[in-house]
Amino acid sequence: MSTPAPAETSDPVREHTRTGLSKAALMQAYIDNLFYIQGRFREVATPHDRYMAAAFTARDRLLDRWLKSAQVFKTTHARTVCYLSAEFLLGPHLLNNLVNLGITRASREAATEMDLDFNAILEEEEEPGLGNGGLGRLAACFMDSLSTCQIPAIGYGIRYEFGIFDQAIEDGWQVEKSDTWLRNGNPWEIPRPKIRFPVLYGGYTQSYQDQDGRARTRWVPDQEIDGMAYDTPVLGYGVGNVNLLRLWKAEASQSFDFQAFNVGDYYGAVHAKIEAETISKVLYPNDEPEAGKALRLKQQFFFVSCSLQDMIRLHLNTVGPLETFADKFVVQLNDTHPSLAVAELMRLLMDEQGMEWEPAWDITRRTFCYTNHTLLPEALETWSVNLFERLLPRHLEIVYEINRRFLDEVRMRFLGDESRVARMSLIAEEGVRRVRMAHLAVVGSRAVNGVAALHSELVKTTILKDFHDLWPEKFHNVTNGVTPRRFMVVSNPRLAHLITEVCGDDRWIRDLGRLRELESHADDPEVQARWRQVKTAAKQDLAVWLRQNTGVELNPAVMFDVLAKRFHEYKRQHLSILHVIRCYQRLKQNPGQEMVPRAFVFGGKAAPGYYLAKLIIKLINSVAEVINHDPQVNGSIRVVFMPDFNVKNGQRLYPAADLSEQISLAGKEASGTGNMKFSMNGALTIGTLDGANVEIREEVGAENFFLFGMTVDEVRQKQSAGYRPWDIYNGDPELKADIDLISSGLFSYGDTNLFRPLTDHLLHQDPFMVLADYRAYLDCQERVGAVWRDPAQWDRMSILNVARMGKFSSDRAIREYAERIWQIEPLPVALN
Ligand code: C3B
Repeated sequence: MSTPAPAETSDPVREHTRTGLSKAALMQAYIDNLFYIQGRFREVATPHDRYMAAAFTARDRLLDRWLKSAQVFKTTHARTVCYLSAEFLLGPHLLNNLVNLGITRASREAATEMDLDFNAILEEEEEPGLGNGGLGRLAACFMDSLSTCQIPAIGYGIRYEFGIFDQAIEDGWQVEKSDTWLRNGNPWEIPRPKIRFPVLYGGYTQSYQDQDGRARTRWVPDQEIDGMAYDTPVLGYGVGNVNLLRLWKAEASQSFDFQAFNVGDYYGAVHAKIEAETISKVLYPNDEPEAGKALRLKQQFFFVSCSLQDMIRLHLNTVGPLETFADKFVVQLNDTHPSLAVAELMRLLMDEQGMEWEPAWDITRRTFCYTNHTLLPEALETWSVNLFERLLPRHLEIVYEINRRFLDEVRMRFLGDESRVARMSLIAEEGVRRVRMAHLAVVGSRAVNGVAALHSELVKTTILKDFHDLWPEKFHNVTNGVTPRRFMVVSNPRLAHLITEVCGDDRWIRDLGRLRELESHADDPEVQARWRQVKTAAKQDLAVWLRQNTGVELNPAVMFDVLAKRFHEYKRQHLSILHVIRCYQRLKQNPGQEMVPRAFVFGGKAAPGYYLAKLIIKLINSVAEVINHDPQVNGSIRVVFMPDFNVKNGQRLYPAADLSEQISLAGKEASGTGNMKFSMNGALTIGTLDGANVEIREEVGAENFFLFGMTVDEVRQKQSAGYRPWDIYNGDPELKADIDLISSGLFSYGDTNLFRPLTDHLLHQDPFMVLADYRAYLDCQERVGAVWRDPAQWDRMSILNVARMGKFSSDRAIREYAERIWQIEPLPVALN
């Protein structure tokens, strides 16, 4: 399949091996890179050599544009967005870069001419999984859109040596395997040994007087390590703009004289080096904060400190005095993980640059903006004051001083309201004293945003209500988006091709609102037939992959009902498996019963320490085992768990879904972004009024969305009235039969205890109200089945879903940030 692409230029003047875009130039470049970089003849090249040569061929073409971008940004002193994120879940680079360069077709043809298997080369790429889920992938989508929207930007993060674990399924259980993405080298990054900064930890602080007699503070740390930069160019689609993703690797300090420090102690010296490198060794595989993990706090400070020192260096080198720092840079904090930046910028400006508190605070507060991604109380990050003080004594002093001044302001505004003061304090005083990172981020930022309309409202009325009372003007909403390059053009070339044909051109790739053009074709039988062919082909591809990787055979003619995301109780994968069990029981009791045949496809990782989430994975696999081996039903329903759901596998899954499950309890999912990816690929959504589902439904039309379940208000009412799942269980014979079937041991070789922690939890606590929404969900699934029986209706709805997804492009999200939050204008870099 050829991919729609921006005009493929082949200007003979530019036909240089390293920059030319024609098929001939690409072939020559590939051969050169294979020989001069990989040191291989074509005859003996391994698949990995071929991938590396192809990757270097693409990279050369990025560097050409990167250089030009850097020159433009430097000479114009461009205002720059710095996106600070502990996670960037990038996914494979090669095809994405070919698409953005506009050379997919030429590359494919070049490969064919050299007798190379283009798809096999793409498959060789090991993806950088430097993130857990939605938050990390959002950062990656934003990097793509920042470049495409021509906003000068630097993404700053950590170059984890081990990214998110690879998930294997053994005996139905999730097993974590370490991710060794760097073992064969990473052709996309450029190491910068000279861009390194010291990062300090521990020790104590001292007061002293400077030459002018001013009282100052000196931090005497007891550990110093280095952060070294690794740069990855990020090209926009069809533009000359290349932004930078700069990830920091921890190394033993070069300036801190650890040899002298460890005189005669060779082992000690090596040990210090290993300890330093531990800091960027591994991504914490948890969506939620790591309670009390000193290494996690060290990681956060590590990348924040390196990034701010880098910005200060850039500013001093290009613009000049630090008074204008906030005009040059706007720093977006992706969740609270980088919120130490507030205290670290204060320290750098005061202790290192000699500024006084007031001007330093003024700069700090004008520099930062903070995005909140969750309302879950357990996900709100805090650090014990003890740990904080042990690792960052100077920063604790600064936090205390920020807090003192801030609480004075609160007291002035709300006279006598000491309980409000306690609620808003940066320090939680009850029990073990803790630093509240979200409060630090809000106080230190000039803008705070949620990630979907509903979520942003709830931020203002619940977790940050007191702050909203104080500073209503600080609060914004920017609904998330995803990049249509990766999640349509790269992952679903057949659909992209069809859309381009129906719309008349491929401008929709950069301007997703243009998909509206599809609306007038939604009832066209010919378009519908082709639409269906495209979907079926994607389902066939997925079925082949699943057969090869799990042994389960799926029939591409049946409905593919897909639930893929991180495993978490609030996302309610267990609600979906209850529906599967219901279908099974109905078929068993009524073998003749008419039921729309379905393949239930699940995917997602669970945090390694999250017992219940892992038990739900086991349950899904156990149900799959029984159903798939039961000849009485396996012609109608099948269940398969796709192992190792990551960006690459997501790209296989989104195009193949007919039905997208977005069934979190209302009020719990901040936004969701998988919901957008599925819908953009023509899946219909069954979902609750949660996160961005609300806006997706608004856009596509209520009649094209399968809605069920309680609203946020109904959830609240039910909870305050005293929620009793046990009564629901006893009042609904089908629900009771489904849970009882799990308890009976049918799915666990007779072991009636295996799933008890899960069933007991549902019956007696059910914090995410699975039982309360069970009946509504089942009824809604019936409606889904009824529509499926009418293919013309289904196709129409599918086409309309895609047609109306324009809002959910991350380009739109980035433009909103640029205008409303960052006050930054696009700066185009010419293509040649
Ligand atoms: C996620 C939220 O759970 C999603 O609803 C949201 O779409 C994305 O962030 C992006 O905004 N999230 C996450 O992946 N990790 C966290 N620690 C917090 C939120």
